[in-house]
Amino acid sequence: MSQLVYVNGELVTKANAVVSAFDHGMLYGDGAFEGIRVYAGKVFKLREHLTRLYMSAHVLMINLPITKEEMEQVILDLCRKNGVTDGYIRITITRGVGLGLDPRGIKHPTIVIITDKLALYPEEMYKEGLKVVTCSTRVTPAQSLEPRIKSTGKYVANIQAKIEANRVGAGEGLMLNAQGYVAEATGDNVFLVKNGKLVTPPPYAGILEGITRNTVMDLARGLGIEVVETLFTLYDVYTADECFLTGTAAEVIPVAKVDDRSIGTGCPGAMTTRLMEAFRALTRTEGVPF
Ligand code: PXG
Repeated sequence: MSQLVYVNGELVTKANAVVSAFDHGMLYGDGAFEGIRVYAGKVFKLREHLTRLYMSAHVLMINLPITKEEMEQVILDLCRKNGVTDGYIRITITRGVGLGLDPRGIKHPTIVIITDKLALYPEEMYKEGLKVVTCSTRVTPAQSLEPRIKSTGKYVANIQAKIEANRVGAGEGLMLNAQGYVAEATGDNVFLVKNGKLVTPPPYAGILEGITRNTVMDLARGLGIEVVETLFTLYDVYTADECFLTGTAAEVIPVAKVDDRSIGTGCPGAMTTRLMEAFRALTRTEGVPF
């Protein structure tokens, strides 16, 4: 079946899924996006992703021409037409067409919705844990660009950090904030296990408030695990009992080593394994069918 793409209200083939060379997303990275997973014919955390997208648009003052409810129907219809069972939905919005950075004349946002496949990390990495390195590229401070907005422009820094991680063959790159506190990985949030508690940086550390992060925090609390949102440094990472990352692409993935220091035993720990299993179980039951 040919893959259809939603572009500004129309369903077009992949070859015809094009936007203007004058688009503000193309010219300035002036937009936002969401990446969502589909498991067994159900869209996982669709409403949470759309809420975050519409909050990003609101803060960026990009006035979307369709409501959240209408976009939900567009997405479900696209998944149905594209015969998605397990896959990935990529929504990109931009301010629209206009040359020159002044946004005042730009009235028609661009909306593109793609469905595709999205691989997990290789299965052995979930069994053995990832090797992670700290990157020199810091997360953009909120004074410059609020990291809670999933803006396309912010990812220039994350891609630079990912290049650093790739250069040394690491599975992911850890990013600090301007003050040197641990923020997040290039495409995932970070968790530690310390003395039986789950520890993760607060939003003001300069992170994206990940949907997977929130889901894992809820699962942990449901299992009677205390969750603490606090600032911490690399010292706390190196001396943690366990460490794992969360994200739509990676789900919950254990971290074995950070900057060549073994974390805990160097193998996925008990709490990580428990949360990894609880998360996978949830993806099999929850979601919006289409
Ligand atoms: N931090 C950053 C910087 C991210 O980019 C997360 C945390 C985890 O958030 P979620 O809501 O996914 O739990 C992300 C997620 C893509 C793509 O298209 C990027 C993400 C997720 C899915 C696809 O590259 N980023």
